[in-house]
Amino acid sequence: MKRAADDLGVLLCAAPIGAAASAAFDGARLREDFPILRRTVHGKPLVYLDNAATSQKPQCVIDCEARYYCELNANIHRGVHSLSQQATDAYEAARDTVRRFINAARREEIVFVRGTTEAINLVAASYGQRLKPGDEILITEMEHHSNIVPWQLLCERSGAVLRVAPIDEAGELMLDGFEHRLNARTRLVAVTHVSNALGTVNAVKRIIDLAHAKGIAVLIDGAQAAPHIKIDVQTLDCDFYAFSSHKLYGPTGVGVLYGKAALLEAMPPYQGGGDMIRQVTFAKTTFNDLPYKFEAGTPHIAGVVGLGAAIDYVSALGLDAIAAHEHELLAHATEQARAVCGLRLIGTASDKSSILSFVIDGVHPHDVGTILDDEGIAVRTGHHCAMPVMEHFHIPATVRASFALYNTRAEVDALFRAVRKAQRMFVDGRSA
Ligand code: 7TS
Repeated sequence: MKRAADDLGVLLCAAPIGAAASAAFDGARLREDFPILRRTVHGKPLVYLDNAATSQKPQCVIDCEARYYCELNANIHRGVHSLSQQATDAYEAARDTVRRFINAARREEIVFVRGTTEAINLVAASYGQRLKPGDEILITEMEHHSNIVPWQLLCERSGAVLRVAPIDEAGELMLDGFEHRLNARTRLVAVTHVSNALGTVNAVKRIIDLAHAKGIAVLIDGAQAAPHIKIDVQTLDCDFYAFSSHKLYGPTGVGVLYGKAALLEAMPPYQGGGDMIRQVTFAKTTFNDLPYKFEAGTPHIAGVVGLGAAIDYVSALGLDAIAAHEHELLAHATEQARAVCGLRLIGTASDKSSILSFVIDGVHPHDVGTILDDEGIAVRTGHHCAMPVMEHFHIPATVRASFALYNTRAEVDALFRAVRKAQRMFVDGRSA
């Protein structure tokens, strides 16, 4: 008997989700769900504060992927044999999970890709084919390179022009400047929901409404939002929304492009190959229905199934509870940062997600990162693939601590003990 997709999801992901099932949010207890947090680095307990780069994975996600390979592994959408059908059911069940997670109207609007980067490249390559010389694409000064370079490449191909809306000294988008740049030539707006370098949460609903008032389509880069903010693509009314599994406690190499069905329907395929076709002859090929038209070749099946498990895990906790915990950590960290003499916060927007970027007078961010690593503390240092943001603040790099559901106040305290140690070593010339 053919197993229903939902049963299969349960079969694959039936692992107890540990503390996630408990009612009260307890960041310290949730740590037990994440095996990597038990390890040490340089003999010290790992303090993982590089979650904006990638998050750690709960045991249920790891188990779900392993169980997929142990029990179901087969190629999807192509076999009459049971394994292929069950693998297909598990893969398609994950699509339903994603649909519910972002409240898309239809499952056909969920396209699995490799990550946010590929999602944006897909839109640039496919939707972008309608752009003509002189058309404009509007982005902001705070974009990740993934939401800059694909548009630059498209501009080179099409003769379109890339325009950039400015940010202010707090790292907030200047909405007047944004609105001012929307005009009759603008064909697409592409904006990040949350800045990975600053933590700024953009007023995306307002941005979308402004663009739609002029009939302009909007893509939202949700890479840094999906793990922290409840997303409802129907309420937002965005045309495209992109995010990555690996920042959402899921596997690497998987991501999601949401697109409104009517837009996706009208777009040409991104890549050609197996599974995306209906019929192939040497004379003419016709393409598959949505979303398969955009999923050429064998996808990362286990990764997609693992993403489904990650979303189940996050949903059991509730994004509101996760966000409240992370905001508390951010507030605590911001207070500690303000107490460090010579430390400058980069990104002081009134609405911020759980990212704290800073520089310290007289100490290069990479040196801070090295001292922190000696203490077992993982942060990212550098330009965070947002070089124009660094240029705006006239700095080469920042130290960035980014928080997730499993981080604790004690870890924030450890971070600032180590920051002060770095300052003593490099500024005062004292060792520890
Ligand atoms: N957009 C934003 C806002 C991002 O933060 C990132 C990754 C991407 C797009 C690209 O996502 P990917 O999964 O396709 O690589 N940001 C980071 C970061 O801040 N540190 O490492 C990767």
